[in-house]
Amino acid sequence: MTHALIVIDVQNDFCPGGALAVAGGDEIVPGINAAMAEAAAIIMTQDWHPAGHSSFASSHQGKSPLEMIDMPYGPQVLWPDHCIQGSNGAAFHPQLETDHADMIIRKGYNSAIDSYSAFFENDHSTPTGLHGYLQTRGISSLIMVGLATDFCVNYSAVDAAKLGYDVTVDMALCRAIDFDGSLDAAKQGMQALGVTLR
Ligand code: VGL
Ligand code: ZN
Repeated sequence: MTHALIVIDVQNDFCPGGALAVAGGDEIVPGINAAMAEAAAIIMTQDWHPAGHSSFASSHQGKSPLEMIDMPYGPQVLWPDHCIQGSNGAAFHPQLETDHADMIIRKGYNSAIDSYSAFFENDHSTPTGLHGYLQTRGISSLIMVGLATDFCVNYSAVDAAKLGYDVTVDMALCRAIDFDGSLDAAKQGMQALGVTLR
């Protein structure tokens, strides 16, 4: 029991009925609550966008969700408006036991840059501060769960592996958006970096 459980974006907008609903997103909540008992530290992330965020299709004339655009930091998928700061959609799923969280890290608050990863914004260089927090606490082993497998979980796991953490993604406690082969690509990318998928 030396690992941190990293609970990624288990928020209303990523659950059925939400603005960017992931199929079965709510099914993982009881299992995540149970997994908290095994963790030495519990960290939760919260996607936290200002209105008019640059990752929203509605911010780009003539664009629809799931189309791509080129941002200064590279290609970016456009999304429906979601996880707007302070909204009910941005709130954690009501059954998620957030009282157990040691730290909650918010990301995506910079209007000009999306932020899938718990460690870096999508420019791959602006840190969220999580690495410093984990280092200070002496934690080097991470189990990741949450939403969505192929975006925020994937980016977080890849960045963690690159930073030298021992990373496991508990696939039973994740759900994917899975469009255009994104889930298969994510699995391959994670495994190539030594992330354990279990
Ligand atoms: C996410 C798309 C946009 C995620 C967040 O949590 O996987 N996906 N914002
Ligand atoms: Zn987002």
